[in-house]
Amino acid sequence: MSVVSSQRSAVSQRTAALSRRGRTRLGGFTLIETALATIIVGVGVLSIVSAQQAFHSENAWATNASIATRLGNEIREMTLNLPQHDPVTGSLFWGPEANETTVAAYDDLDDFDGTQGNGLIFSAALGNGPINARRQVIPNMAGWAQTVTVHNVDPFNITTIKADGSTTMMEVQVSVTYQGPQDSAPHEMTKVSWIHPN
Ligand SMILES: [Ca+2]
Ligand SMILES: [Ca+2]
Repeated sequence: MSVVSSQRSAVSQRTAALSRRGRTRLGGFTLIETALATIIVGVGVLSIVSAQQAFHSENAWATNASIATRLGNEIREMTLNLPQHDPVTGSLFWGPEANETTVAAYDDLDDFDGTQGNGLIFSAALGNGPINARRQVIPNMAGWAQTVTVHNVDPFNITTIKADGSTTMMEVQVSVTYQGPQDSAPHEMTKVSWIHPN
């Protein structure tokens, strides 16, 4: 074998060895890259799903908060122009008068504290609510309830509640609650109160 031929053979062997090594390395990197890509894509997808869930949750809460505000304001609008008490009995009789058996007949503010003087509940569960300012049951409001209470307050300190019929200033409170299909108990979504102007 000539010297040139021998050198060519050695170069050829080296090239073949490098080529084999290169192929092996290329295959290994490809596998690692694939695994990394899978992890990166997986983490990305999980992040997107998590973000979507958070968005939907916040969106649902915002929608419910808006509904609750509306339900509170419906009661406010309904009672705003009512006199405090029945024109005949005045503050001596608290609650709906004998002939006022439904909310449609309530014509003074103390009627809305109920026959027991501890408030009224208008709810989908009871089938009598929630109601709008025209005293109509709002349909398709499963889980929602308006709890209305009426009481007298001290005219010189409106945060102090007084006995029913004992002062000239009245406050109305509406607590709006919602119980979703997955909730074990109702949540208070909003609570509104106002001093009655009449
Ligand atoms: Ca009445
Ligand atoms: Ca009354």
